[in-house]
Amino acid sequence: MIIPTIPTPDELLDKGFKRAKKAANKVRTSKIPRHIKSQKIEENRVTTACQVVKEKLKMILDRVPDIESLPEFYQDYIDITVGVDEMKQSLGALNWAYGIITQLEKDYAKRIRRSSPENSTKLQRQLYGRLASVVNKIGDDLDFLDYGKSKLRNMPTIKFEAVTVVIAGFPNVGKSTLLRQITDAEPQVANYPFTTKGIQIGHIERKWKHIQIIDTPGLLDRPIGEMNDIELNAILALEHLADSILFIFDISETSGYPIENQMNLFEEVNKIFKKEMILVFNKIDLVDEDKRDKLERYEDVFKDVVEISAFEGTRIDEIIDRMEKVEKQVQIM
Ligand SMILES: Nc1nc2c(ncn2[C@@H]2O[C@H](COP(=O)(O)OP(=O)(O)OP(=O)(O)O)[C@@H](O)[C@H]2O)c(=O)[nH]1
Ligand SMILES: [Mg+2]
Repeated sequence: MIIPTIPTPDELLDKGFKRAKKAANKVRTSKIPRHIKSQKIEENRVTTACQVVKEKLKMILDRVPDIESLPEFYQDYIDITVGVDEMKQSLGALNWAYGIITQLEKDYAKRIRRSSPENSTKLQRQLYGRLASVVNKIGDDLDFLDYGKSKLRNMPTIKFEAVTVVIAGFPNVGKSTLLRQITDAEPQVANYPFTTKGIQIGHIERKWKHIQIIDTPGLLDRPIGEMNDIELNAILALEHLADSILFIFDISETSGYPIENQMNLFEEVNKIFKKEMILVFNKIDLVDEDKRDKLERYEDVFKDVVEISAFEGTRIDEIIDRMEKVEKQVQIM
């Protein structure tokens, strides 16, 4: 999301006052009759300072997209990363400041026009003080928008029209390794849990079909209400973007998580999202007979599972074949 550069109150005022000074100098060297010159100078200062500040505020208000008009995925993404209410509140404060400054500008310009030359300078100073106080009042809001800007810089760009497969599973099971194997995306892979902290996207083109593949942060088998913001990124993708969910089990359990827990998560995901699933056993290069015996309990669930080694690239083609068969389900907006 594009949020324009957000100034600090000082930067905003500085710009306003500097431009106002220039505008006043222009009047000073112009051929305006002497008896009205000082009022004109101050009037110009006041209106320029106010307008420069207002222009910048308006530019921010115009350029920040209307959150409610964005696809739900983005709305929820903004909500978990920065907070939609806080964002709206800050934008509301800028709007408030804009209105107050418009009033002040009108009011003081009028009073200066009707005042004596000595009084006009006094009024101009007074306006500067009030303008500064309004701008300082929205300091926290500007600060918050700047924070939002930096947090949303890495907001993923989703191709909403593409068929989308979301990779999910416990941490450390090989989700990012698989994305690296089948697309040219290069998410970080490491031998510890919670490596992936946001949504990673890769693409493949097969048989005139564009498939968007989304790698997500690992999930634990705990209720959604107890998940942190990183885990919620995965939930958002599963909820709003997935036409199909590719669920990876690490059957070697070298990730550190027993099959039982991975199974709980799978059942939970299946129940909550009710989407078509592609089931994958990963790390088969590390699996021994004992592990296989353990899996027999789940025979029913695993009828149609694809067994791979994402690391070695074993049976990756079969994964892609499965993905090709996925049809668009999710209607965005
Ligand atoms: N032997 C073997 N190791 C694998 C395989 N797939 C992944 N790994 C290793 O498992 C570790 C975790 O891989 P990642 O791809 O980072 O796992 P992830 O599921 O994305 O992990 P998080 O992002 O933390 O949730 C890395 O050390 C990988 O090299 C596999 O098929 N075989
Ligand atoms: Mg990962």
